[in-house]
Amino acid sequence: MERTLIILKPDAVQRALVGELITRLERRGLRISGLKLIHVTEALAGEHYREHVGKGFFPGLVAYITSAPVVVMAVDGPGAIALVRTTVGVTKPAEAAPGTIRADYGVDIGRNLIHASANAADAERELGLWFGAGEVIEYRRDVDRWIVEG
Ligand code: 3AN
Repeated sequence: MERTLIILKPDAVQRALVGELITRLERRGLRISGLKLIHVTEALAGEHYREHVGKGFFPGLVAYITSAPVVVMAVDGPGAIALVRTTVGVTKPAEAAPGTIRADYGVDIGRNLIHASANAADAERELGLWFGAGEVIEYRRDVDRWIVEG
């Protein structure tokens, strides 16, 4: 079982797509283990996107993610990190495969709706950054045995 971090970015919240996007993740079989609405500070944005500090798009990226509230989620599932990335689609909506969130809801890289951790190291770092102690809950659902064998 893996855990990954998802952010429904300000455009997703402003466009009232939160329910639809969470539904897609739930329908895939993923289990929500953390969920909250927050207004991101510049400090948190800078830490989250630290690999992009100094790039031309960095100021716009920070302005975007801090512009309005976001919904941040921890989700669990087998191979959840890669699995969520396939549901999200590649960074540029114009190049994302039909059926992915970024393709189905977006057109612009600067308004690509959703973030999902890229790999296990990023997931661990980002979950620690966005969720405090006690904010992520371990539990099982009765339906899990119909989603995952064994
Ligand atoms: P992803 O979110 O697909 O993992 P990253 O980590 O390369 O993509 O980039 C983080 C975010 O920075 C992207 N989601 C996008 O919002 C923004 N971004 C990345 N590259 C560019 C770019 N060339 N121009 C504008 N924004 C960008």
